[in-house]
Amino acid sequence: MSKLVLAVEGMSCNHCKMAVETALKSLAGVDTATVDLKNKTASVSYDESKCGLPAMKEAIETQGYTVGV
Ligand SMILES: [Cu+2]
Repeated sequence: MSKLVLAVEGMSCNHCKMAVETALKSLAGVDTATVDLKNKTASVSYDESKCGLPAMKEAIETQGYTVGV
C-alpha cells in the first residue's frame, strides 16, 4: 500500500468531507481516504498498481473541488 496526502481546496463542511472521501473510496485500488477539513488535506492509502494521482484528482474535481498537489 502507498500513501499520499493531497491538498484539496474548496472544502468547507462535513458534506464536503464526505463527498471527497466517498469519491476517493469509490476508485479501484483505494483502501482508505480521510479528509482533514482544518488542514484541507485528504490522506489516501492505495494500491499503486491499480490507482494513481490522476484518477484521484479527477474524482475530486468531478465533485467540484480543486486539488493543489
Ligand atoms: Cu460542504
